[in-house]
Amino acid sequence: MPLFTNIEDMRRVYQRKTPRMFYDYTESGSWTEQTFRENTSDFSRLRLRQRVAVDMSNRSTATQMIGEDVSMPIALAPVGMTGMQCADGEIKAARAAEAFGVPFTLSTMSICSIEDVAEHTTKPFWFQVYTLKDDDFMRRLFDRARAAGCSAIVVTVDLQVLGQRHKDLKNGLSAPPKLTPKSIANMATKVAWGLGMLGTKRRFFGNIVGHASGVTDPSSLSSWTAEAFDISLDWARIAKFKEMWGGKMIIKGILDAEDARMAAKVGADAIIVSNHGGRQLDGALSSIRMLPSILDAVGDQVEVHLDSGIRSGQDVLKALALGAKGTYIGRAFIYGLGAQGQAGVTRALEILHKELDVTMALCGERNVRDLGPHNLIQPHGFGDPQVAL
Ligand code: HOC
Repeated sequence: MPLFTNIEDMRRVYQRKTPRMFYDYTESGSWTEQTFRENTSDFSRLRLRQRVAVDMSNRSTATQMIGEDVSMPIALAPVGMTGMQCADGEIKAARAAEAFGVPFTLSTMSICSIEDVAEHTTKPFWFQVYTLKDDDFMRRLFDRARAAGCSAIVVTVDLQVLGQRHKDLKNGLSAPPKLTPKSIANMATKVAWGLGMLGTKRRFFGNIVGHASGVTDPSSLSSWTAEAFDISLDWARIAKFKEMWGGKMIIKGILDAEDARMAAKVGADAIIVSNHGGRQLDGALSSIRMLPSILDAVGDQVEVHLDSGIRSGQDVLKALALGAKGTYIGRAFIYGLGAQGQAGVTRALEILHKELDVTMALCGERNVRDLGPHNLIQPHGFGDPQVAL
């Protein structure tokens, strides 16, 4: 068993064990990948303020996200095709999150269905939806999520059109993946991954196949995905989703103060400052750099969360110190899942928790709720999108 002491250790093992097309799907951004890279590198521009001689006993990372108790403010982000990284990946990740006391978000584009995950977990999870054209299908997704006991929906608003990821195109990665002799040969070398896939009982793309109109089997998915996204989306439609769902709604994919104001206006319970992990608008600023201006605009009206770029507990601490009430990890848990299945997701959460807890102590903080700008040394202009750093 390898000793994983940080998230990067897991990424290396994940890369070795996973078919190339699924590893590349995780590890890519759109076009030049500038935004993808800056999502992580911008965290290192923020520096932490060390404090000493403060009583550091009885520390706590526990808090709340959208009114739900969490053992630390780190949720698992919705990640499409998680079940291709490891057989039954969504169920394994959800179980690890549940045991750790953090939220799990199931993607509509998951392999395991809402019902599969509900059957193997005992606590409510969150369900992510895209802004799809077909109202009847959206309504059915909400009904299924309600029946499964989901406690919030996460509406992804930054995917009306799909950003181009060169590696995915070259690898034939789409929904469903297009297999070529080369990709099949590569998969054949990933023995543990392949045995897991052969053993799974799940129906692939279980939220869509057999439920969306005209999608009777995975092969009919590609024509569906080409047509399904609502290119003419507006805020009135997003408000309608809240009404159709009737419960808590988190809007994901906000990267602009004006959009944040609109999201608050349509009744979001929280927004996620996110550029889709650098997978959509290449050239956009990183999430962490956009966070301060968005908090200035709506921080008193709606709970503000952040995703894109988090790879350590120090990153989490920086986002919270700037004012975010919660954070999300996508790639960081996928590395663990691909490296070691459910145990790997648990290990990723343990690593992040320890990093957050020890870094809090070194900053002179006992309680995660007390973090603030006083914990940071920020370069001039960090939170101003107009300033080039
Ligand atoms: C073919 C459509 O959120 C991602 C996902 C997008 C899934 C849509 C795929 O890969 O970022």
